[in-house]
Amino acid sequence: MILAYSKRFEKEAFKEMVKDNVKILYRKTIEEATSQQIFQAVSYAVKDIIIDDWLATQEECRKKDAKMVYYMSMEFLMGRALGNNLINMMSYKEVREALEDMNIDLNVIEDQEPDPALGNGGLGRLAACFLDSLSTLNYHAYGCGIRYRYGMFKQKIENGYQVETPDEWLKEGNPFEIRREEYAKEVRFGGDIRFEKDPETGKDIFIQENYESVRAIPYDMPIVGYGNHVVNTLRIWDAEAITNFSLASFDRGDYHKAVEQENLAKMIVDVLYPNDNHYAGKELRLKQQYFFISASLQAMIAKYKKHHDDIRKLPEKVVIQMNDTHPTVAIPELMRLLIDVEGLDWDEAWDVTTKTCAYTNHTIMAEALEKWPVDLFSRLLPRIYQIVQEIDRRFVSEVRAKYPGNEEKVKKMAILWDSQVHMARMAIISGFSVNGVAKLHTEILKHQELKDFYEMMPQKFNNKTNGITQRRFLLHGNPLLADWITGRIGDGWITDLSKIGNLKVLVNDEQARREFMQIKYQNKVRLAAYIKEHNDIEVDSESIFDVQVKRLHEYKRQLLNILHIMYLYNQIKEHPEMSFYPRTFIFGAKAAAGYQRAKETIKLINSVAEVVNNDRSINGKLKIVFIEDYRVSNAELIFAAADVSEQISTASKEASGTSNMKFMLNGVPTLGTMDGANVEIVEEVGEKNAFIFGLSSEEVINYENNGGYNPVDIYFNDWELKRVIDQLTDGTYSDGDHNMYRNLYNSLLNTQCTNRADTYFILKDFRSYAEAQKKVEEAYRDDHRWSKIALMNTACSGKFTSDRTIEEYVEDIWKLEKVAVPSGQPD
Ligand code: B1H
Repeated sequence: MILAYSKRFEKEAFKEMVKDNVKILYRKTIEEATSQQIFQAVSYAVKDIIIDDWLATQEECRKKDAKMVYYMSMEFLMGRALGNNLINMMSYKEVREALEDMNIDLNVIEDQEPDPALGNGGLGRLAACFLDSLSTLNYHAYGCGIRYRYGMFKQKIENGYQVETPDEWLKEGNPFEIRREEYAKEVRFGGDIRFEKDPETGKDIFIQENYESVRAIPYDMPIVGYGNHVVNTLRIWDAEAITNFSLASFDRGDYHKAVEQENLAKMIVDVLYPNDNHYAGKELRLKQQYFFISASLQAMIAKYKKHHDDIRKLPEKVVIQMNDTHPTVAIPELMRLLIDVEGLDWDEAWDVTTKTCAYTNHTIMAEALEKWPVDLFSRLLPRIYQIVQEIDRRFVSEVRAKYPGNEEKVKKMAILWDSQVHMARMAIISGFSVNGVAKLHTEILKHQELKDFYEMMPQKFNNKTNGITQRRFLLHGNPLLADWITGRIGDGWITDLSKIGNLKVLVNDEQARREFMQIKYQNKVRLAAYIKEHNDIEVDSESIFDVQVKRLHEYKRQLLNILHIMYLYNQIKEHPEMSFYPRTFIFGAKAAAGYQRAKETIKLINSVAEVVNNDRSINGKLKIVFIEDYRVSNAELIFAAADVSEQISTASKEASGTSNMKFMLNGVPTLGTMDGANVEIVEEVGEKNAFIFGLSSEEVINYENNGGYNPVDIYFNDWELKRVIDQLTDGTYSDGDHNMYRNLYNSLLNTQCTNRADTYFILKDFRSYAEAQKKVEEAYRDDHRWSKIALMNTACSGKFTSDRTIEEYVEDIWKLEKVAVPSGQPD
């Protein structure tokens, strides 16, 4: 839908645009249109304005011939676009007023947009924050990914259990995307490889035959920078069958092939794999990976060649950042394109590839490590496999030369080992940079997980502590606080979060702290209304809002949290007179569809909630709320309203965490372990403004390597904890069913269950967690102290902007230059 004009947010003109769009799109007047139709009309009007800056950005970058980054990721968890685009165009308030004039509430319109949820959790959301920062900081960038027809599933809670339903985010159409038919690319799978000698050059030519192929079609979405007219592109690929075959002209065999290709195309982009921190090893997943990588690299090379003639100089203009190992098939695919299509020899191609590709590691969880069985990999990607073999052969001989006689090194470092293709190893060997996502995580990579690689190539390793965008998680998500901060220190923080440190002087200003806490209260009232509407639970906005929202995973220890709540409940029941500050425990979490223990934990949380929330004898001192379908849009409400940020992963397991930063920005102290970026949060905010507990990462790693931990000892020596654990199987929270939570019980105590019971040290950390929780209560009772803690968290959050992270990537890895874009608007 292309509308004929483009005007800046001149209020009257904008209103006309919206009315015209309603008319053109739906043949209705604004009064007759539904909210969804108005959302579409407003979005088209907004896109129409963005387009001019989008064109201007591309033109400017071409003129300047600026180096660009391709951020390759299987996931982009963008969240809604409308509000964010308006914020970044600095037109949010104007549009809100324009709509108010027509009796339309912008909040209601924003709520019409489905959350584009093309990601699982932190890794996908990080990619989205990075794009926002890249545009805002005037860098030229492409995000490349997959246009999944179904993103992250929608979560319903039925009878306490998670039920997954499909996320039909494209049902009403996506007003912000543009289909780019003319940039379609072919991607080939399978078949046989044969080679011939080129009679002229004498070089080998590789010919793929009997393959299946699909057509990749890009859809572009604008990524609007804040107030600078820069608009970059998120390019996500859809798949279609390559042939529009006619029945009559195909013999039977070809007909079947055609149908197969049709099916392959449909399947390939059908759905996001909903596993966070877990590798499932499915053939279709590898197809997805190769599909979007091959298409993106073909497009990248075509774009480069439009204005450059020497492909060997590619690294001067382009850098590829691989978001974990999921896109690392980019390495052999780039080699293939350079050798087989561009005609470079191996050494030239290797030189280009190793100067272009960089890798970010996001986890040390063993079950997340990607290793593809050689037979699957070589069958699906025969030419790519040949290239991997050659990379491996050359690397292994380097290792043998460096460590003669040390076959242990080969075993630990070879790409091809044990009939598997080790993707992380390929990424480290072939890229010029390997980074972790928080200081502690990078240290663990260097000295534990990737020790051998670090010893051999220390210069490649570096840290880039994650960050988040304050434009979405404060300016959009917490407008009251955003306005207050701007009133106090100006609006510089929006593009330079270090300025938020200027709030520190207010920590002894009682009036300022009162205002700060008053805003928190209003945000709690807003969340309480959401909870009332969605859960039909009344929560007390004066109670402590204690929040754990993140993917459900054993290592994140939602189980520790709920066991502690069961413990508190026992205490309150037993000692009704005991002083206890009212608490509302809020959870939000999706479990991977096949992850049994995670799903059982959701059921347990909901069962405990059912019992506790309906027990009148405790006078509402404890409430438990499980927020259904936790996602970017409701996350914004939750961070703004929280009092306590639960970051309680087993130390060493959470690479960084990013919700910890979003809470901090919104004035919420961390209750957490010394894990991931929590360590750096405490460094910034100071120990007295955080609540730290539990084993250190060294202690955990030490137990893991040397044994010496037996949860059963703790169980028999701590009767209150024992009682809580026994309640998992005595029917208290399961209507008398003794087996409903047996798996969870066994995971804590039964050594038959895994090689060690309580893999995540829940019993070990329980008492120290309970102590920390007591300290939270004590601090909260003291208004003065608490308001200082809260304000200090916001004031010290400057480091955790993704703007800082991106500047570090640019400085150390990408080496990009800034581009200035004049407004693309006609005057
Ligand atoms: C993170 C993942 C992840 N690390 C495999 N690894 C996936 C692994 O679909 N898969 O196969 C999906 C996701 N996700 C997270 O990345 C870390 O757990 C967080 O600690 C970190 O903050 C985030 C961003 O770096």
